[in-house]
Amino acid sequence: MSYQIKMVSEMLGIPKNTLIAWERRYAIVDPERTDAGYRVYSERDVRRLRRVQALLDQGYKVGEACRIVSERVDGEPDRPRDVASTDLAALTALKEELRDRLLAFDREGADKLTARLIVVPFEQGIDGVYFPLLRDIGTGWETGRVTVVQEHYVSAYCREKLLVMLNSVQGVQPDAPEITCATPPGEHHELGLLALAVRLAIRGFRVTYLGSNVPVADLVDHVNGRRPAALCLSMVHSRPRAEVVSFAREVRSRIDASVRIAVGGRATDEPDLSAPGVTFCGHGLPPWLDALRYKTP
Ligand code: B12
Repeated sequence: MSYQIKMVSEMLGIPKNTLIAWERRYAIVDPERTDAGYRVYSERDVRRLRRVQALLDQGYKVGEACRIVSERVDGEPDRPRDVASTDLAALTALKEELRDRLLAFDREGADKLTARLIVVPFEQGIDGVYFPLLRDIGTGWETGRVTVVQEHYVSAYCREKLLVMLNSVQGVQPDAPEITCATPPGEHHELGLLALAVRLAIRGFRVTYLGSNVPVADLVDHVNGRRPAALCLSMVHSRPRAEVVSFAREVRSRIDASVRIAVGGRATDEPDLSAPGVTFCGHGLPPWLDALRYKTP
């Protein structure tokens, strides 16, 4: 795939004259030219520019950043290989390359990269690649470097990967305790919940995954009808503490006392949140999971 200077400038948020200045001063890229003299950037050029940008964000000066990228990237053979789960630097490098491919809507390139995660346990893939990638995308969107369409594309790709994981770990132990997972009304962030479902299924629970934006009355009816061992709710976008607590209290008051309730996600990652009979988890798993698993039905 090749890109004109306007596309590169928009994709990276780097003004066109800056791109030309870096090329002239530091020879960081060497784009081909069309017959009419317009620059044509390759994938490799874009990758190099992104790396320069990442180093600038870390505080490097532009000359130094270009030098590092020229030395490191040029020295790297472009060979596909499996990434070991213990190799955190390789997971981070893969995440960055995956981000570049996805932001360029290069599905094939992205798939080649994620295929290298074959020997990485799912949770490490989530924590080492997919979630850092989503956080980068969130920051990029917030600062105007990532468009809404790019953000949707990347999150849809991650969702797909998480669903595949869930599908391959679910249903292994049919007699295991059941846990229902949902997000409350108005909460459209689903990926933290999906990852939680994967983690629960890996730990041997049967997950009933209801997805996002579930009306409270229907959730209450469903849970009281099935009486799962626990209900896990995810709240991501921030809202006043009082709202989080009153939602938790309301759900607790309407759900059978035998069902444990956990509420997690960014919005609950706050000190001293509390509601009787509800565990607020922030980013961690509820502490009572093990006890649920070993309870005789
Ligand atoms: C993808 C995305 C979207 C997508 C979601 C698509 C989908 N199908 O899920 C869409 C486009 C819908 C979206 C919309 C919005 N988004 Co958004 N979004 C994101 C993004 C990029 C990723 C979200 C994600 O999946 N995170 C998953 C992981 C990466 O997050 P995590 O919180 O660390 O999750 C961990 C734990 O919380 C845990 N967990 C989660 N739930 C639970 C539950 C339990 C019980 C337990 C135990 C654990 C647990 O699991 C994870 C660890 O394993 C984030 C960026 C970010 N930093 O997260 C912004 C982000 C969350 N969004 C943001 C915003 C502002 C919005 C909008 C308000 C934008 C708008 N103006 O419309 C809307 C709100 C929609 C709504 N009402 O819900 C802000 C939130 C800022 C804030 N202070 O709240 C963020 C942080 C972006 C940013 N940097 O500004 N978004």
